[in-house]
Amino acid sequence: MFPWARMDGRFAGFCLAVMVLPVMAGEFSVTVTTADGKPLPDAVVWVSPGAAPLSPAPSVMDQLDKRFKPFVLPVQTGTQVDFPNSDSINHHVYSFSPAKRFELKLFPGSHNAHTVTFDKPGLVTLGCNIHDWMLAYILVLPTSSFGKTNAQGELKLPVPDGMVKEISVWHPQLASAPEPLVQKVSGVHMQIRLDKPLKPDPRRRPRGYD
Ligand SMILES: [Cu+2]
Repeated sequence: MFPWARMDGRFAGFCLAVMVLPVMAGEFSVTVTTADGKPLPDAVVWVSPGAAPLSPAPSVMDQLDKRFKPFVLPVQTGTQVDFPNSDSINHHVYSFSPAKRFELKLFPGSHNAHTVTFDKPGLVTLGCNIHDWMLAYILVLPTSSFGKTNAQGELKLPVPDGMVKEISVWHPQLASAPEPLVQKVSGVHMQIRLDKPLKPDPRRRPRGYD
């Protein structure tokens, strides 16, 4: 477990350390599935040793239909994240996470009005003071070799020269602790099938909203 992985009471997650993979410079692909074999989107995957940090491009955490968009946002340390508001109502975004504490009052239609720089690695849990159920995570990583699985649970990562020694996976619905979870490896593709059921989706919505 990374020391920062339990910094926030609303967070439960895990990391798994896997193995030495003989990966040449190029592309590394990962598929993550749940214990019952369903693709797991929104899993953050990073490898180490990873590529050196790059000058990170700005990223965006939008508010749309009274939700954060995206639910999970991995960024490299030092990334500036814009917090627009694409709704026609106010939002009041906050984080109490040690990796970044802040609050932003977002008026309707505000775009590029608020930017936060995430300058420390760690997990940042976002909430909204007005809409209790709004919840999202920004995972700040000290590498540029990371990504997030798509709807098919897939991810491709560019990897640096040499050996990839470790792969880590994080998802907000993964609970328990990090047994090394070693799945079939062939070449530069790795399939990770979780061995425990997921926790319920932590995003709550008022009854009848969806
Ligand atoms: Cu809100």
